Amino acid sequence: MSVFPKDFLWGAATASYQVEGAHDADGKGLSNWDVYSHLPGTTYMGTNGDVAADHYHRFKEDVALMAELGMKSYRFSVSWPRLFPKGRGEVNEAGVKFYSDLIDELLKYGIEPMLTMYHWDLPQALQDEIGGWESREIIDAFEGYARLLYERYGDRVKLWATFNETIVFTGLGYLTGMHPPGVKDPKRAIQACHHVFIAHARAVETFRKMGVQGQIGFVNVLQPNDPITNSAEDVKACELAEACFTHWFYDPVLKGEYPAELLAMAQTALGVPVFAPGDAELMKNNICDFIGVNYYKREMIAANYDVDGFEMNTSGQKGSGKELGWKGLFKLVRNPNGRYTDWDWEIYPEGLTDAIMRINKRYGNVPIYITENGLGAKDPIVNGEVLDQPRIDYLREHIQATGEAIKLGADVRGYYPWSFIDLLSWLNGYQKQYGFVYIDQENNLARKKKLSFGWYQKVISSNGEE
Ligand code: BGP
Repeated sequence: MSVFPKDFLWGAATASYQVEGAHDADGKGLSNWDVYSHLPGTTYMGTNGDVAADHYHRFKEDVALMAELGMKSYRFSVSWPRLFPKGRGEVNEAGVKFYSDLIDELLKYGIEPMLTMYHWDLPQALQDEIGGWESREIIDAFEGYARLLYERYGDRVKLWATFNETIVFTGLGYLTGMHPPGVKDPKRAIQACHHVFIAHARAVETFRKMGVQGQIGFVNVLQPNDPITNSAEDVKACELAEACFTHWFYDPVLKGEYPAELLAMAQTALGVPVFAPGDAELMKNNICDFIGVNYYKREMIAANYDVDGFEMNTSGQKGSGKELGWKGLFKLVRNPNGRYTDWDWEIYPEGLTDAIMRINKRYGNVPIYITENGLGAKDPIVNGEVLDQPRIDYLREHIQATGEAIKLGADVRGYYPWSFIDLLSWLNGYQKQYGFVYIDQENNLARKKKLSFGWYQKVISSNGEE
């Protein structure tokens, strides 16, 4: 008997900027990524999402492949500037129609759409005109965007996520400067992040006021942290890392407040986040229906007296990753006994069981969807076949780890590998592949099923027993 419930949602995920292409088609406005990826030195070898997998023009072919795979659900994101070219104001009906057609096509095959409202592609106009996430004005703009989504798709979409991985777009966008808008300032990062939580709470409030029939949640990355040694200083550094990486991002949406100790630390040291009247109540009153967890790796933590900076391996040259961290607080270090990908991400399936159970313990038995999990690799092609056996091994172990958490009592309702199809990796280009479907860049972006496609088909048809 399978440990997975019989209505378990076996899915796969993508995101608009990474898969759609058609960056200026049919009235779409430019996003922050359309602009940023064209600036020198921002992405791996200058790659961008102008064309990507051209899913915008080929979604019917792609959805047919999803149906062939047996997918029960598809997690995708909407490009805000495709709907509102300027972020607010005039609606681009051609953009609205694209997602409406996509949703209809999914439902035709009985595939449940899971819609993410914001997977990092901000209308550039909002960056230019108001300063993006640093401005409180963005909260109204986001609410207007959410309202349009509910009005147009609320009759058909039942699973909604407001934001994807706030830690990444605010952390890399405002703290390490590796994502747009390329700022390096902890104070600005924390305040931008606060506006995201408030925008989320407002979108949840509006969802409920409008009576949309469905569930609304938030998607976070979860990298469980473990101390590299049992020394008191490493353990302490690890606790701080977990509070910063996990509790700061989960507590506001599952408890409706920031972790008190860390909030006091940030406000004392930096004077942020600044609350406007009503913010605290809004957070408190708009807890999520579910949480989406993106899991790829664990991070080992050590006390930090030397490293100050963030330089990631974006080339796929194994071992080229450096230690990352904030001096005086903590650093992320390599596990000498760990298995690693070519991008120096630790492969640690037990961490997924652990991550789920940490959520269960802190927030109660909240419904959980594993909204991303996957292996980024340069897949080998042998006699024209894409033999991605390492991906199969990775996913198999992580599916088992998900099953373990279900056995322990967690309410896990779905599993969405990243990614359905090969697509753009933000900083690592097209060479870092995750998909069940390969895109032939030399042959008009023709789709080709990888070895993992047939394997995942069996996982789904056997409800995880493969
Ligand atoms: C997550 C993002 C995805 C995706 C994935 C893989 O953080 O939500 O959009 O990109 O990570 O990351 P990468 O492409 O950097 O390997």
